[in-house]
Amino acid sequence: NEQAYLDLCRHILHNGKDKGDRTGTGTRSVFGYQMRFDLKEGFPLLTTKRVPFRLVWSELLWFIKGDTNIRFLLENNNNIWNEWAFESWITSSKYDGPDMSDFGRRRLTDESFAADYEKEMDRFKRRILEDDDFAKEFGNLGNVYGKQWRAWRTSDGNVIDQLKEVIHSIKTNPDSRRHIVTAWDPEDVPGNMALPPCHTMFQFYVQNGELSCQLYQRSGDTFLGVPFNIASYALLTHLIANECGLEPGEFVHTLGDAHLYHNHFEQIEKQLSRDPGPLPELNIYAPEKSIFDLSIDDVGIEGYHPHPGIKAPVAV
Ligand code: THF
Repeated sequence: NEQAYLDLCRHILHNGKDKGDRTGTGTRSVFGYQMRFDLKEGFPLLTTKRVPFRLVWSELLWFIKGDTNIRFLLENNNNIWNEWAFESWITSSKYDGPDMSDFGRRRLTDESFAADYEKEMDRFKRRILEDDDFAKEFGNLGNVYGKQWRAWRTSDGNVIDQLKEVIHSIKTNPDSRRHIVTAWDPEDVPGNMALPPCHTMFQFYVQNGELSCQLYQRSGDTFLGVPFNIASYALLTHLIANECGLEPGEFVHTLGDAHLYHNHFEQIEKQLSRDPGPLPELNIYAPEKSIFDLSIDDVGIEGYHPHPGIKAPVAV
């Protein structure tokens, strides 16, 4: 199970081609790859490094609630989307601090800049948490996942709740080949979102009482993002299966540009030198609750004994 991920990492290292990218970091990449995770064999949270499940779950809950403002994430001590909101703050005319342009790269090489950046980021986070108007203006990431899943805008001015509709279609017409949720809106991509969606679309499949899910991910940061993405969609599959009275089947993860950033090579080598252990189990503590009423404490994992986490800088 976890082996599928480790194989992908080795495949990119050995067969990938070096390629430039938007963030200027440099990557090694392959195009087109597929992994399968049988959810009956355990919950696919990597054991060769600690993946913070709490962050995976609070991010997914944020999507499910249709929220696009990082305030909810910050309230849950989840900092994984901060940089993209911070970017809109420091490039706005209201920004009143020191020059933060190109912070993603400068914080890696310039120590005194990194200290200023930390200070500005802390100030930003505090304002998002304490100042409602500020949060409304600068905490919102635009039409990212939560918006597209729960309130897709139609040309006649209505909205479509894709998540509700896909659950309804799984329940009422399980054999359908149209159980699809899409996050990629070509109208929004050029400027209405902090970052065009990496998880472009997903599809469900019902067979023999089991619910499977396949994700098409256009771009995968294989060291930092992909372990999160696997756990996130595995969790979503469990939650929707529970909602529909089905057992979880497989999660099929299809990637477009699957890459390792050059500044993650050392970390991935370290991870590949470790042996995977048994996978943990997912527990839904409130199985009778609707997916739309869940709160943070209703889901957890048990039996998770991973190797230690491995730090790496995220490319912005
Ligand atoms: N941009 C890039 N370059 N990579 C991504 O994975 C990514 N995402 C989201 C949006 N843009 C992206 C953000 N998701 C971490 C994990 C997921 C992220 C962003 C960052 C991360 O740094 N994880 C650390 C732990 C962080 C912590 O403890 O706060 C880790 O070690 O796993 C892909 O969805």
